[in-house]
Amino acid sequence: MKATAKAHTNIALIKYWGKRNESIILPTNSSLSLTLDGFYTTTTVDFSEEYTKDQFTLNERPIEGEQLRRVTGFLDLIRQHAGKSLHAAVHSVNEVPTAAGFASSASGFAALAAAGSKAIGLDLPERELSALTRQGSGSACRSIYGGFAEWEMGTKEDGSDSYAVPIAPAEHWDLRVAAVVLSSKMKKVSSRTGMKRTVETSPFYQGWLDSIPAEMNQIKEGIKELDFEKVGEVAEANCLKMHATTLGANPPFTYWHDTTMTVMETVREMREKGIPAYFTIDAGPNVKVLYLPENEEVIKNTLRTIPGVADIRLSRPGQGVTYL
Ligand code: FM0
Repeated sequence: MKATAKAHTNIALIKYWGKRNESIILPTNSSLSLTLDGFYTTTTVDFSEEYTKDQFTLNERPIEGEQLRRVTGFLDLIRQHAGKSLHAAVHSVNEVPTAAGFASSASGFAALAAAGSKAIGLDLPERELSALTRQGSGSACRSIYGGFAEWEMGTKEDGSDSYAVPIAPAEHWDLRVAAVVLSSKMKKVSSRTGMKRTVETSPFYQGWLDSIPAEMNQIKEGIKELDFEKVGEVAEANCLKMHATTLGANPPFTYWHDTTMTVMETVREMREKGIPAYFTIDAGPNVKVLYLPENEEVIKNTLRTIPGVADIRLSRPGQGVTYL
């Protein structure tokens, strides 16, 4: 009972930042992302009576410890769903350079959920596959779809209405993303730890929540109308608000590095010169720059000259989960 699936990572334009239920991963706000073609994971899951325990290899290296436990825990959900108790061999290959500052958990859990559920004989509609994927890593539930996807937070306690839905396919709009990779590394507060601390201690957290519904409406309008300025402005403002919550947390923290701020400033300067570009930043120091195809050269060349920038990785809108 074997299946292989490929899933791409995504970049949130309206961020998921906070959980109302940590065990089945239910968010405190809806989020919206663009799936990217440049970064993906391909995963094969093989359920068999021959296996006495789950095995997991990542880029052909056997994985033990916490990473294996997270995979096994997720396979348990699939087994429960299917009413079967078979163990599995899982082989994943990541085309998500960790250095690019993209969490591989989004493409990783989307590929694992798709391959695992197919291998065990479940034929899940996309929403159910998304809700299953969500329980591996929240942001991964959006990677089921290509292009723009919204994770509707839902209100039910069992999470059955918390899944992603497609907003517009990759072909709708060739919106591009440059991942600006910084050369210096900072001590990392994981997104899981960071969002938990913020929810529990930051007095700015309520302000974050209050601002989401209007931003969500605006960005969806912008996507529909192909209005780059509208989408960029909302995405940038949403990112700044998310990062502002971390400064109010106890203990306070920030994901920004000095070069992070230089890149943000450079993006603003490009805009002043008439080159449309906007930034967004996840739970790390690297910056993602949104731009349109006609400005690719100038964007790449400008970002490349910033001291402290190690690499620029360009991406187009990507496809949803596919089976190989
Ligand atoms: O992607 O604890 O999915 O919406 O990347 O595994 O559910 O790794 F900027 C932060 C991603 C959070 C925003 O969190 O957390 C976004 C973030 P998990 P994730």
